[in-house]
Amino acid sequence: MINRNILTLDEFTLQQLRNFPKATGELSRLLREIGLAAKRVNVEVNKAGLVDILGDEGTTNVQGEEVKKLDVFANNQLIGVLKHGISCAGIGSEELDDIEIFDDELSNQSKYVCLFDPLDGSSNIDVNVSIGTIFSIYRRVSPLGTPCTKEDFLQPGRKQVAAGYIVYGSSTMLVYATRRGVNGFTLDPQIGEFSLSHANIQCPKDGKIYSVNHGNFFLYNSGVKKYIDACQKKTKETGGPYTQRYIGSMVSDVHRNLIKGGIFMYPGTTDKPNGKLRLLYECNPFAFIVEVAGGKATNGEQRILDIEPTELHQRCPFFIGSENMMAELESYLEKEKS
Ligand code: AHM
Ligand code: MG
Repeated sequence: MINRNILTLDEFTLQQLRNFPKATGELSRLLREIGLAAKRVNVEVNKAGLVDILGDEGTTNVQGEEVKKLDVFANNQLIGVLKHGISCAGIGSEELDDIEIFDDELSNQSKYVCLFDPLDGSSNIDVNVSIGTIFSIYRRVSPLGTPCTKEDFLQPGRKQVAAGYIVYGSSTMLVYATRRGVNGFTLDPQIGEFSLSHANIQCPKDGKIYSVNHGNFFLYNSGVKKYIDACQKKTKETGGPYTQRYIGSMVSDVHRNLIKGGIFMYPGTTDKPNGKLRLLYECNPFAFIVEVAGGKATNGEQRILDIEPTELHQRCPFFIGSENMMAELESYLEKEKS
């Protein structure tokens, strides 16, 4: 039986509209379209071990059909729903070198552009570990009625209207934030709908989990090394002991820390000073979500959401999590600077 006390994603976003009498409903539609793409990706992720979807692009499966890698499939699904919808003027994706401007009569009238990483943590697909989709939505700065432009995408993260992620895990969840709050919806497989399961998510101020790739330890700067060292030495008296958790799927790592309290770090290394993660569709959306939930996100020197982007695929060091853990990290980084 369906529990009628639980709102679906569509019902929830439509209810939110009541708070804004002048709202056009475009954002609700956009979220519904992303939810639809997520459901399609979810179906394929769940059977990834059964069908030959892990192979390389361009190979053929046993039915003689061309195999699409799952990340290409996810990318195509997102582009498909957003292009056919009427709320999005163009997209930027980790899978595409350049932005895709939809440039048709309806899309040119759309208020929003969307950036996404269609399948983050894709190296985990073939070993059955959680992966995710990350998205970021901006109101365009170019005039309505014209094709969108690169400037619409190169806005600082603080200008995001909404951001979210889907985690394909032990259950599939869609979490999204607007300035008004962060809410999580679990996919109910019986009715095929995302249903509100985590209302008004708040990131705990303290936590006991730190997430970092220890394999790179000797490539981090001394501030980061000293902080990691301090995490390992925490005792009951100093708020510990801490536990180290690193899945290698940022969506799952940050999702867990958002709910339980914790810190996630992908610092720069001596060989890659800007780290690995991409500002526009990996760091910015998570920084927005976690800040709305009461946490913090920086690149070690500056608030992530204040960085003025210059390139679609630029990378940046990334530190994100519970407010007090971030404050302690910052004190180590600061000490080592002077
Ligand atoms: P991807 O976009 O190629 O999947 O890479 C991003 C992922 C993150 O989800 C994860 O936190 C990180 O890469 C793990 O990288 P590493 O194996 O270097 O620790
Ligand atoms: Mg990624």
